Amino acid sequence: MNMKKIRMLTLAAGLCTLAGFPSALHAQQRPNIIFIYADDLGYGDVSCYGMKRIQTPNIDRLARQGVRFTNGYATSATCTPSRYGILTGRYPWRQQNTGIAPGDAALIIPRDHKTLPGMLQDAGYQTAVIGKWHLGIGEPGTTIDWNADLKPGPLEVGFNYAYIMPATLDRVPCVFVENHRVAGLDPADPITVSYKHKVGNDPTGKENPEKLRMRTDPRQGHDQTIVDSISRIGWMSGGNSARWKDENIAGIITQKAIDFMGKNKSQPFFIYFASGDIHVPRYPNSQFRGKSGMGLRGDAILQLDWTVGQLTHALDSLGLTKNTMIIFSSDNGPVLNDGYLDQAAELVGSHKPGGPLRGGKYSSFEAGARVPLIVKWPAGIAKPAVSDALIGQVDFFASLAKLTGQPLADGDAPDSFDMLQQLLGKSRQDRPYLITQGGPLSIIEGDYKYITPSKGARVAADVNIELGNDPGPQLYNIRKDVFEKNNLAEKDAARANAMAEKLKAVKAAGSSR
Ligand code: NG6
Ligand code: CA
Repeated sequence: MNMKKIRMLTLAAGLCTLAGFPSALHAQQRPNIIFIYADDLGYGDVSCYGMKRIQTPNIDRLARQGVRFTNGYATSATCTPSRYGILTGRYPWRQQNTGIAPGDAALIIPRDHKTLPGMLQDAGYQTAVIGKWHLGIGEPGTTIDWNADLKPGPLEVGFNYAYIMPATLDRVPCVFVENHRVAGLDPADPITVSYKHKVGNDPTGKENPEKLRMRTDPRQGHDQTIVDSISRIGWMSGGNSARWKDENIAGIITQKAIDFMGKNKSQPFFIYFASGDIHVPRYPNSQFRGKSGMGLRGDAILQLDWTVGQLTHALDSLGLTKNTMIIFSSDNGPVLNDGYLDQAAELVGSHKPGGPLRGGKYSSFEAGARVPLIVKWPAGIAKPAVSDALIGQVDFFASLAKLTGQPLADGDAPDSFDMLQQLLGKSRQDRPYLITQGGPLSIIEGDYKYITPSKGARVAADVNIELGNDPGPQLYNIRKDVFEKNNLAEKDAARANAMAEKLKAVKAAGSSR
């Protein structure tokens, strides 16, 4: 090796050390990470988890080439808390206001501890959030002005780039936010938003149902401002040039993710890609509408699968497939009628969105939080596998910190366990226990799940989902009694009590570690 080469190598190693990398070699090996997060996709909603009516070949390919988990859990049975759990490594019920965020919520991710994307930034990653945010924007106690800088938001909690739908597809404002600004906003047509009263003159679903392309369920609201012929939760006016067209959302955010990969192809990147599919209102692109034979919900599953295909294809084209880890999962379980009468319930036929599991979105039963979870990384996962290890999305933080050599300080990711070996298919050891959140909290340990007593309704009538509420304790052997039929709480009171105590202790400790 000549002197010049040696000097260059030394310089490269020096730069890496400055940036906090242990070595140049290590820097090269760190994989890109793309987390593809589906919305409201049930445990049984893709063909590699048993869906028969339609095929999801691109998602299935991830499973065939990676590790497919059968006991993988979202933190909660709704969106905001599950997303909070992933990004903070902390159970959301430790903090107030982590339920389903209203469309005008302030940022709920605390800034006094490291976040998952912040930790990856420290590891030298370029980080992006693309897609659904639903974790609030702005300082608590202030009213957000959608025409000004929108912060604090994703850029203040560890993302270098953001292209987001601020809340849900069914909440105003129906616009994309790029970094700190509403994308494509004409300053001459400012946005006003209210969740209290009507603003502006846009028609609403309540007053002008004839203008809708999809009727709403009168029990569930969603009948306020009409955007793109669909009425939403909340009122907005203005921002016409910035309003999205529902059928273009998947294509737009997929392209943004592909652009980000291209721009960052020579350094490690992390993309938190949060698809809007298959949350309501479901209005996928015309290339998918009418294609599933199951109505718009099935069509949206096809669109989600297409999205996965586009992202993986882009990685292939960029030569990045081998060293990119793709994690695919869902934020909570399935729901058919979540406010819009889009025929999901009528056309579901024999398909079971929760697969063999009981309940659905919002529920403490298994279909609430047990979701598809697949990890694929050609350079790091040599042997494809199906794993029954108990694992939570809350564990991504500590596991990816381990992968990238980042230490966790006290208080960072307090409920995240290092499950890297399980994610890579090298171990099938269960997490010691996992707490999940429907309405009341549950604790899963080994074969058993304990659900804390709750006086809430047994069935949510509007969405027609069994919530898993019971005024008494519930204990199920969820491995043998997958559908949670036989409550063992009386027969095996000692176990039920021990699990209840464990749950209380974890709550009181403020941390799992
Ligand atoms: C509920 C909405 C539902 C959906 C959900 C959030 C009503 C009656 N229902 O409050 O339509 O928006 O919130 O879903 O308003 S989640 O997947 O983002 O958690
Ligand atoms: Ca959701």
